[in-house]
Parts: sequence; C-alpha cells; structure tokens
Amino acid sequence: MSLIMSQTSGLRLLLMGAPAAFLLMVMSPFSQVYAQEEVYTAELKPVNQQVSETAPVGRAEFRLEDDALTITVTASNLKPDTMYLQHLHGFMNGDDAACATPEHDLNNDGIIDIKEAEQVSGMDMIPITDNPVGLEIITDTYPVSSSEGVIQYSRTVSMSELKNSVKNRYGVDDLDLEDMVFMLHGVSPDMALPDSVKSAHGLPPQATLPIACGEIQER
Ligand SMILES: [Cu+2]
Repeated sequence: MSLIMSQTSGLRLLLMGAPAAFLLMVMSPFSQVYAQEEVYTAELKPVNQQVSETAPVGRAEFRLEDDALTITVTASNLKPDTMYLQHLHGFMNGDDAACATPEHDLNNDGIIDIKEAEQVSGMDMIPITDNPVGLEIITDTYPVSSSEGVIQYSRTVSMSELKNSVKNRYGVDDLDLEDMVFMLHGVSPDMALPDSVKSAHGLPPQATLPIACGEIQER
C-alpha cells in the first residue's frame, strides 16, 4: 500500500514539473502544518471569598499538540510573594468533577474546606508544579506570586507520560481533562480559622483552603 502511494506521489511530482515539486518539498512536512491541537480551559472563580483576603480570578489553559501538553496558569488578586498550592482534581472512577459551592459546606461553618470540596471536585491527582508528571503533592515547586500578587505559570509535559503516571498511581485508565477541575489553595498562615476547617496531607488548613476553582472544558 505505502509502496503504491509513494510511486503515485512520485509520478505526480514528475507530472507537476520541477517548480511545483519544489514548492511541495518546501511545504513539507504537512503533518506540522495540520498538527492536531486540542485546547482546554478553566475559568477560575473565587471560592471562600468571605474568608480569603481577596477574590482570586484567573484562567488555566491546557494546549495539547501531538504529545506535548502545555499548561498555562494566570491568576491575579493574590497575596504578593506567596507560594500557592494548585492541582487538577478528579475522581478515580471517572465521575465528572465540579467546583464546590456554598451548599457543599456540609458542617455549616461558613467555609468550604478541602475535604468538603473534594466531595464534588475529587482528589488532588495532578500537582501543577515544576514536575506535574511526578504527581508529588508535597513539594515546594508550586508557583510563587509576584510582588503584584499575580501567578504566571507555564510548563510543557508529555501527555502520554502524564497519563501513564496517573494510571500507575490512581488506576485511571484514560485521563480526560474534561472530567477534572483546576483548584487553587491557600490563605495567610496566620489567618484564624475555626477548628471545624479540615485539611489534608498533614498541612495546616490555611495552606489547603480552596480559594479559586474552574471546571475544565474543551474549547
Ligand atoms: Cu488541590
């Protein structure tokens, strides 16, 4: 089959003559021109705005070109010079994750803590750090806000490596970004929170408190 096709295209080149053949060669490879690109975005909306110092807003974008997944996060209205935990949350059983709303404040303490949010958002599967594929949740390579309180993060990872990593760790067969949400966490370490506010990974509740969330959708 491929032999026939190469013979045919060779014949076409001859028939078109040298200038056309040259043009065809210059334009190759066509795969680059028509590379498959999928773009997913999450518009970040504030969570727990009544306790977080500001109302963080922003956007996470996931651009998949062949196997290269470029993750870009821009968020503002944050505290200056502060490291913020950020993850892709989802469910191991493939359920569609959503962002928590005040109705998910199950203990009615006025705050949606990480445990309450995870009821609808799922667990923190993928940390958006220097190395998302490593799936290391406890790390100091989360992004740090600028002196203006802005996070600008961008990394490119291998989608197949990320999928393999998530499959090996969580048993998720075919990771689908559209089933996940992007979540940003953290308020000042010295902020007083009620004892009813739960945390995770042995971290103080101030570090894991959800402050912004966005559902990931294909554009
Ligand atoms: Cu998280």
